[in-house]
Amino acid sequence: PAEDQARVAEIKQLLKVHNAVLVAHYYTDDAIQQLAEETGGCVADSLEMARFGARHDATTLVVAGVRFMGETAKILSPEKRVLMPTLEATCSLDIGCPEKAFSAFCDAHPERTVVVYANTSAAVKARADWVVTSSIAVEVIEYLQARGEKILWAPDKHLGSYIQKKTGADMLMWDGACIVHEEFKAKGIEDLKRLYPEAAVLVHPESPASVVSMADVAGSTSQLIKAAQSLPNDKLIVATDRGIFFKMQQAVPGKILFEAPTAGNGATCRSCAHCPWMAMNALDNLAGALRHGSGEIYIDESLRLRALKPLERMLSFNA
Ligand code: CIZ
Ligand code: SF4
Repeated sequence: PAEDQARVAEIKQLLKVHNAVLVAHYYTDDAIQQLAEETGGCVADSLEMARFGARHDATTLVVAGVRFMGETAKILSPEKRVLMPTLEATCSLDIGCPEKAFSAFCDAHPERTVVVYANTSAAVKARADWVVTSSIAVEVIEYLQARGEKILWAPDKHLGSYIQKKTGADMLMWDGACIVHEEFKAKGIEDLKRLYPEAAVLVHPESPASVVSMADVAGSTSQLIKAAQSLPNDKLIVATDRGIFFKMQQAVPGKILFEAPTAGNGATCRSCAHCPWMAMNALDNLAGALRHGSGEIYIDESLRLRALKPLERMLSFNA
């Protein structure tokens, strides 16, 4: 629509005026991902978003995604201004792992190495020895296990179980989940596979074990896009946020992508393969953030320094 075009033109202008770059997650709206691409920003998973933002020489980072992604950007780049279209965009994993309760859990198990998923608050990261994203989690846990370390893992129990199965590590698990991935149903995927037996199944390991067990490839968003390219199948059933279809379809223009079935009809499904918090990012509030400098992320300096340590460990792990 003409209105969107005007917004896009305005945002492009504002990005230049403010020496800003747009960093967008795969799960945001197509229009935002496209804008990030067209303006020299990046569309990526949370690990690559963090790396890109830290390296870029812009003085303002506009992070389209959810709160922890903006916080991670600020922790890594305190000298940059970090803006988000909305500070209301959170994550069920972050909500489900409040700092106080988490600290008490850690205190009760002092012998364990604390590894937290990137989808957590700065305060939870500050309590951790390691931060990992799903694209690097298996490697880091393998490394720690080889050193004989016992793990305390938080917050995603499904991702944790997946890693535990893959590595055999001793992992004590926090009880958290992603409301989007938790809705995928093995039964629905079986039904689709019956219709399209030649289709390959791609699953993000934030999904329940029953769904992961049906996967031809399980992995992070960036790993799933690579798998879409390398697999010979020309039909793919994809169990992750449907926002990924923008980049995945670009990567495999000739292939047919199916959304993996969720709980069923919209009435019973809380999220239906699209994260409600990612969906809060829109052209309007993105333009607003740049126009007014709203949605800025601030992090207390002593907290930032504590959260930085485990993040840097991750970033230098296989860099
Ligand atoms: O589900 C998420 O929020 C993911 C996949 C984040 C990430 O690591 O890119
Ligand atoms: Fe959090 Fe799930 Fe949304 Fe990702 S998709 S931000 S894990 S609620």
